[in-house]
Amino acid sequence: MKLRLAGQSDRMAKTIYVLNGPNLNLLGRREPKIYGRATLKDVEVLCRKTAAEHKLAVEFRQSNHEGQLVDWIQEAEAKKAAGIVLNPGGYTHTSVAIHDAIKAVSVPVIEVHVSNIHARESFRHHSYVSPVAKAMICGFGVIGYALAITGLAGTIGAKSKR
Ligand code: CA2
Repeated sequence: MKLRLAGQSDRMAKTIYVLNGPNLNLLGRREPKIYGRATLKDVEVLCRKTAAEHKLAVEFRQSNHEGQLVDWIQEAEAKKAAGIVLNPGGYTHTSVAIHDAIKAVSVPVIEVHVSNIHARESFRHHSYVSPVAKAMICGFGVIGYALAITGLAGTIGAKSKR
């Protein structure tokens, strides 16, 4: 029993949660000038490929609900995930609950935005997530997800396949 638990914990230590907030299920289908043409499925494939290059696994999820994102952040902590890549969508600019959830966990969180939020409307300039995130990437399109995984892999010392 003890051995099995240790094995499970080892496996989760090499898992990165990639969490996507509200409306990101629409990626690639609307507003391509802002968000590009890649769909969320394309983003998932990119994340799995990038993570695999560092021998990391990915738990990829999207929700339109704030509490669900909070639950997943807590789950990542409980399962001893190696890190979280989080695009909080519109909750970036409103959510004290997501801020508090990140503050309460020890898992490193990388905040990602497809668009450059600072080059857009002023209400997007403030993030409740940035002060509690390890790092923030914005404006690189969906490549930002790959950059976040690579950055996380570097900080947790994951072995590259190359
Ligand atoms: O640039 C980002 O990744 C954002 O997190 C995307 C959020 C937005 O509220 C943030 O300010 C910046 C919006 C996600 C909605 O995505 C859509 C994609 C296609 C069409 C409509 C919405």
